[in-house]
Formats: sequence, structure tokens, C-alpha cells
Amino acid sequence: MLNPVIISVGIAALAVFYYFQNKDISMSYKIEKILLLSFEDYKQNGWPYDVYGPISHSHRNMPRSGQPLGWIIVDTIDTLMLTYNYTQNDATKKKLLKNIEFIENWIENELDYNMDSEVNVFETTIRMLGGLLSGYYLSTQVEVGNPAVYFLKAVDLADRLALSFSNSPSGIPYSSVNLKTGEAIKNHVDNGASSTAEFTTLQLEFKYLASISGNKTYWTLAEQVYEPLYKVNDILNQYDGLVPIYTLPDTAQFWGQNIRFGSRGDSFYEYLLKQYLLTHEQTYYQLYRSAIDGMKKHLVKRSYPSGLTYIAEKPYGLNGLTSSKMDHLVCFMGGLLAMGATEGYTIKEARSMDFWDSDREDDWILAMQLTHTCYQMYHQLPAGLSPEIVVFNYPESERNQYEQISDTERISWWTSPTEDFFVKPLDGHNLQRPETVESIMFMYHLSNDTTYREWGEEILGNFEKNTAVKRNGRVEAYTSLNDCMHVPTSKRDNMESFWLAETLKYLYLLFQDNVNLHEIVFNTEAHPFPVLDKAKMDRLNLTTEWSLN
Ligand code: DMJ
Repeated sequence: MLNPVIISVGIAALAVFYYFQNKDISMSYKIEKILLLSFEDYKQNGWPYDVYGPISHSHRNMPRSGQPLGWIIVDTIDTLMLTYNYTQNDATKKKLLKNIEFIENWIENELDYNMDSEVNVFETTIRMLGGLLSGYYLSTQVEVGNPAVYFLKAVDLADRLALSFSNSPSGIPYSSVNLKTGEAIKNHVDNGASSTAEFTTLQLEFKYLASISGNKTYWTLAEQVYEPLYKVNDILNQYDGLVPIYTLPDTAQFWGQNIRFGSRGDSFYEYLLKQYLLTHEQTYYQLYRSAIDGMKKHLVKRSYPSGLTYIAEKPYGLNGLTSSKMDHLVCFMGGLLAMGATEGYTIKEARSMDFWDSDREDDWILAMQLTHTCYQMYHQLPAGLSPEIVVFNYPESERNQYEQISDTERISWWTSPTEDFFVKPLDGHNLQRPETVESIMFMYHLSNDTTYREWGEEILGNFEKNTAVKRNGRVEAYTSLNDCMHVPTSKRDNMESFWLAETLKYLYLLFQDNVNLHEIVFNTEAHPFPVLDKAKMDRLNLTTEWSLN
């Protein structure tokens, strides 16, 4: 006879299981609706322009030629494909299919990169080349889309972007290129210096393209930036693996000493690890390791009074004063550290693997702490959404180590309820950025800890409540905010392409169950590429072509 206690425990467990399963399905459905609403509003009122204001329906293109680059369109295609693959709702699937076909037709027949305009090489690579390449990859996987459309357009664009490397004596590309004439153009300000994160965030895209096209030149070009950069500046000895945010492309020398994981520094670190994850080249794990060790030594700090962990800045070099400012952009680091520690396996699996060591254990703990801090940057704000930049509080006894915050200045800053951080009046805006939900998505799948889904649900709810554009009481779109410190929120008339490419994609993936993080690598704009096949790399002779010795 069955024991009645066992039967009731079994029923209770089943009820809990169904509750959570249904909850995740309803979260998925909610995100699908937000995605379709955001995209279809753009399609109706902003198509095919690069910049779109969902409040006024204003729109414009970025290049001076006036032609569209496909900024929002190409950035969005793979989010639609992924959602098409996962959705369990037939009506949603049909709508997604219609939109995917509409976009694909436009890319094939209208999008023309032969435009007499100067574009930023980094932004165009991560968003447009990245979007086309993941469109190619997913259309070979999910039974929707024609891979040839994406592949041919990707090759055409990459060949134009590759000309940015042509004038530079050091091998580091200039920051812009004219897509028609091929003229490589230096940054017009900052003494012509390129952002260090920009020319070190092309490698995933160019290496993946080399592997699918069989053309090794893409690989060689993208990789050639590292040897001069590391050797000319002696990064491992002089900078403990860290890098200032500007580099002069002609000489490969750093320009200035400002070191940070926020804007212009961020994805330098991201692509060291992600190259290793994509290609398994050991050199890049070693460079990543030295950067993370340098970060722990010089930049990881705790706030006062609660001890929130954050990554500080060194605006005057490693021996100068510390700035306790942190950009929201830095919030990708929780997910990156977690992926670096586990290589995409769950923490339980990773801890029993040969590669596991005390550095990785320490990286994992830091990943949890940083993700918690970034969640607090949402949770403590009146709008429940993070501002662009926060400044962390430090104890009076450590004042001499930090750039000083004067008491008179501080009076005009917003103070968080726990007093751990402040927001300056001009830094309170929210641009629908992805970095925190990106880390939350990685942490959930690598730990299976449902707390991360709860945080994601809270953040999504706040986007819904506080960024919705309403007309006659009906939600028509979602937009950026002028500030997160006051509710009702003051809206800013711009929808960023990464709202569709990244923020909604990462939120959606947070609530899916089959996300295999050791078979794909997301580029810095959340476009997924498959881990490269070793045998194919050997066949095409795709290997690391430099060393530090
Ligand atoms: C995106 O374009 C990319 O994630 C980039 O690496 C950093 N900034 C934005 C999103 O915030």
C-alpha cells in the first residue's frame, strides 16, 4: 500500500513544479508580446530608419548619405528567430514568421552597403556584421530564414569594414571607414586615438566569418592588433593585464592612463574571454586571466556601509587615486566572470572538471556579488530601473584613496536608501541597456538558482510599468528615460536597437529551459555564434598567429 504521506508530498511537489512551469511560460508570453509590440510599432512608424523615437514617431538615418544601415532591423532579426524557435504559442509564431520574412526580404533587396558614408567600424561590426552572422547561423538551425541572404550580405559588409586596417602602420585599424571609397579615417577627436575596446571587439565576428567563408584573411586582420598592443605597452608587466581606454593606432601606444571596465574599456576584456570560448585558443584565456587578476588587485572594491562589491576606475593610472564611479555598462562582468569560471557548464558540473581551480572559484563568487550589486542598482531606484552611472560611497577612513566627493557636491546627488551609492543629476537616465539582465540570464542558467528569475521578473515589470509609451491609455511602445529617480518617469524619445537585440533577448532566454551555454558564444551585442569546430579550424589553418615570447 502506498504511504499517504508520500502521496501528499508527491502531489505538493507536482503542484510546485506546475506552478513554476506555468509561471515561466507566462513570462515568456509576456516578453513575446513586448517584443512584437516594440518591433511592430517601429515597423509601422519608423521603418527602415536607423534611429527611431517612439513618442513622436520621428526617424532618421545615421550615415550622411541618407541611406539606412539597417541599424534596428539587422540588430533585431536573430531575436525574432530565437523567439520563433522557442515560442509555444501558434499565433505568436505566425506573427514572428511574417516579420522575419519581411526583414529578410528587405535585407536581400533593399539594404545596400555601397554608401558614400563614414561609419564607426566597431559599432557597425558588432551590430550589423554580428546581426547578419547570427542571422546566418540561426537560419541554419531553426528552420526559418535563408542562410545565403545573411552570408552574402555579411561578406559584402566585412570586405568594406576590413579596409579600416589598410592605412595603419601598426596594424591597428582606424576608428571609421567610408563604406564606398574604403577610406580609413581616424577618430576626429582625442588626438586621433581609437578606443581600446573598439579595435579589440571585432575578433569574434571576423573569426567566425573566416570559419564559414574559408577566407583566413578575416582571421589574420582581426588578430593582428594584439601583438603591437601588448608588446609596445608591455601590458602584462606595466599594467597588470589592464588597459587604458585610448590607443594611438599608428604607433599602438596608449594615449592617457584612464583605466576602467566601463565605456571604451569594457569589451576589450569581454573579447579576450569570448575568443577563448569560441575557438579554444589558450593564449586568450591567459590574457583574460591576467586582466582579471589585475582587476581584482586594483579595482574591486566594497561600498560603505553595506559592502556591495563593485569595479572602480583608475583615471590617473594604476598608481593614482581611485574613482568609485561605475557605469551600468560594467554590469556585464557578472555574467562574463561566471562564463570564464564554468566555460558554460553549470557550476555543479564545472566544479568537478579538470580545469576547476581556486581562481575560478573566486571568479564565480565575484560574479555572484557583482550581479547582486547591479540588481541593487535597479531595486533601490524609485523607477526600479538603473541609471547610466552610479558613484559608490566609501568610508571616511579611506577618503585619501579616492577622488574626493565634496559634501556640497553630494547634496545635489540622489542617495540610495541604503546610502551605498549616489546618482549625479546628469547620470540618472536609462537607455534600456542589457548588461544587468545579461548577467542575470547567465547566472540563472549556470546556477539554476531561481532568485535570478525573480530579479529578472522584477526588472521586466519595471520596464513595463515605467518605460511604456501610452496613447489613449493603450501601450504602443517602450522607450528610454530621462531619469530613474522620479516616478512617474519622464520619457526620452528614443528606442535603442539593443532593446530588441539584447535586453529583450536576454530576458527571454532567462525564462527558457534549454539554453546550452557551452555550445554558443554571444558577441557583445548579444548575437549568438556557434563554438568553432576544432577539425574545421585545423583544416582551414585557423590558429593563433602570435605569441608574447
Ligand atoms: C551595446 O551596443 C553593446 O553591448 C556594447 O558592447 C556596449 N553597449 C551597448 C549596450 O549597452
